Amino acid sequence: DLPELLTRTFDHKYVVKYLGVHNYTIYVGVQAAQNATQVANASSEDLTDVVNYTSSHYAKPNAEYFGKAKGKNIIKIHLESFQSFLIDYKLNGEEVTPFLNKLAHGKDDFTYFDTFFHQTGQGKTSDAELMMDNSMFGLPEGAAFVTKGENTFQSLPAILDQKAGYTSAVLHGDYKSFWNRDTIYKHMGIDQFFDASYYNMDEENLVNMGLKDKPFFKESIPMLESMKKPFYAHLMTLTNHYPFNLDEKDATIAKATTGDKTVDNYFQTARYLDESLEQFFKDLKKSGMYKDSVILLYGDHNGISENHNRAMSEIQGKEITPYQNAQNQRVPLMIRIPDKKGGVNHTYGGEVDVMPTLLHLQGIDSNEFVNFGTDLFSKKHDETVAFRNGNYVTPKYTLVDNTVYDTKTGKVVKQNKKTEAIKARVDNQLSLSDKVLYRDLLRFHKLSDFKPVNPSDYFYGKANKEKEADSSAN
Ligand code: GP9
Ligand code: MN
Repeated sequence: DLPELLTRTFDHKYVVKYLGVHNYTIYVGVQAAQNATQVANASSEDLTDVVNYTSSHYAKPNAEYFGKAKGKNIIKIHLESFQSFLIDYKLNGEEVTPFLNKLAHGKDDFTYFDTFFHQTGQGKTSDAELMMDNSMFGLPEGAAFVTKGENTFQSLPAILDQKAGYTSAVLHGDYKSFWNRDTIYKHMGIDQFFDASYYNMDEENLVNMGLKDKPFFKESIPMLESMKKPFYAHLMTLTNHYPFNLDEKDATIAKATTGDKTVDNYFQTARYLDESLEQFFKDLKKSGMYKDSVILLYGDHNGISENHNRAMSEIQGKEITPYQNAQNQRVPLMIRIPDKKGGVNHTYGGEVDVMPTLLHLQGIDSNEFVNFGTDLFSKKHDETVAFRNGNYVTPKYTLVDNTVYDTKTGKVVKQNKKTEAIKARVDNQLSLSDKVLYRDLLRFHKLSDFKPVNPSDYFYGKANKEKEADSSAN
């Protein structure tokens, strides 16, 4: 019934529940043996190729942005399953996400990257988190958050802590074991994890995978206020998640009418997310936290898969060709940097590019770290966006399963030396990133001014323990 249970391994508790404890023990044993050989055979020499690659791929900061957000709070907002086609989209003449549309058009000096793509694989949300905070890719199979959760990382929260005195937190209306977060966050140096046990999880507050976005944001304000400044806070929404159900009383736009339930529902939950953001921004302003913070919003991955191409062609008024499907992997990235002008930015980029961008805004050079992406504001930024399956998009070319398209027109173009060279670079980038994770190579990456994170320094949790136990038993 759950074909992806083992390959995605999204939560050990679920695997136990569906396989039974006996089979689970065997499964974990096989997995551990496979992992152990790769890790044991690795040596510091394996890191050489990786560092050679990342240092030659490094893009030096743009002086106009370097250090421009030094010491500012960073509020990063995860827009669950939110795709860029929703921006400015009108359903029956009505804007679906009026609030986000205003930000996309530069309100409050937000910069909107309209050619930014998600790069997730089977790890979905968790892959997005991994990429944004580590500038490395998820794995070709399964979720690195689960299978590599005890690796050594040199993650953004830990770097911000050690180099700039930041505290960090993740806020999310699901329980802490999902995607193995309660383990890997400690290895990433995340100070606090406000999971579902901190929120009011009464039945009327829940839909789809957990807490509704409006109560989530409301209750998050005092948690943010309690954090020591400067802070790096990551708030993760949840309502706009498959199957995109919404209680009637929360719906303020009619469903679409394609006859495909998933697609039809999607607009209602996207609208709900939009309204919850508007409310959150008001509350942030009221609390005084808005003005002087870096605020970053991003869509983690697509909400509508290729299984819904028929309905999507009705929605978008065009055929969903493989080229168009690649275009539909655009997710919004929006960033507000205090005292910087906003607007639309047409730079091509992906989730691995966010960490070096944020480091440079802090005035921390990304060069000494193993980053597979490059700073989006850098003049030397690499506009090649690698997808997890080896396809790619650049401003000129789009590769989907051996066919190359002109990115601007969607017309098929003949493969040529240039497109072959891009493909080779993409494959190399992905395989080096995989090597880091499979062999746990960052344990060999010694830096004079960065101490390895000690996971036992971190502890998450609070009351409502019984509720957590209940929810995983159900
Ligand atoms: C679960 C949430 C959703 O906590 O982050 O994960 P997804 O199903 O999108 O990977
Ligand atoms: Mn997700």
